[in-house]
Amino acid sequence: MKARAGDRERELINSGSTVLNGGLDRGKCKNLASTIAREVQILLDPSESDENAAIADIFVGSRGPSKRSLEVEHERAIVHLRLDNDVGMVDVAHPAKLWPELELLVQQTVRQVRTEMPNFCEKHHHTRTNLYVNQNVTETRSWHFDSWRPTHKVFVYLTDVRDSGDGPYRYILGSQRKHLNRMLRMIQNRRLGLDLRDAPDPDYSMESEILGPAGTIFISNQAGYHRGTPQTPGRHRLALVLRYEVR
Ligand SMILES: O=C(O)CCC(=O)C(=O)O
Repeated sequence: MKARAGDRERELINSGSTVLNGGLDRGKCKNLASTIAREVQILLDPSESDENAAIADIFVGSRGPSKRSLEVEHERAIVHLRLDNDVGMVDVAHPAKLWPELELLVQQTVRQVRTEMPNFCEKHHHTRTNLYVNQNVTETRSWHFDSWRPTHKVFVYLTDVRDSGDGPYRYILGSQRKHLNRMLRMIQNRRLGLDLRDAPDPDYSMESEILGPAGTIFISNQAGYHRGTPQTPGRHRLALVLRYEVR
């Protein structure tokens, strides 16, 4: 039986993540993803660095972009090749500056979220968009939550994510409500010198993996523990990520 809109809202509150009933056009997402995957390789090619610097701000490794440039409206896209936690992942901020066709997908996604999650949208709004390009990302950041600030992310897979090898998003269902657990974990992490937001040993019995065809839209409360799955070499996954914050 097809879930109703209210079911999605309830699931988000209870479990911390939910897959929307409606998605985007699979063929359009896949076509755009192939173009982007190819062009990202060119953008990161050191032999093309002068030409590339003219069209985007490019960062490699730990010297990443400033927080402010990610948050406010920016004239150019910011392309960051990660070499720390998610080795080889490319995080593009303001991606529609490079690929304007993404703007339509963002608008369709915002509309779908509004249709299926009206109560959520009364309290939260879309603030910025990133594009994650994972190609051969065989090491990813382990379980973590994002911040104490109430934040949700809406993900749209632009490629088919068929099995664990494609690098699906994972979530510990219900962990967004375990405030005490998170606090204790942080105290322990401080003693052990770990990142305060990490959770090396979450409750695996509540683990869920989000698979789906290109165009799948899901929403995640980032106060809960989550991670991307390390990919099987040769696989790629592209995802649009819309951040939603409290109005
Ligand atoms: O790429 C993924 O599947 C995980 C993303 C993630 O951990 C995040 O956006 O905080």
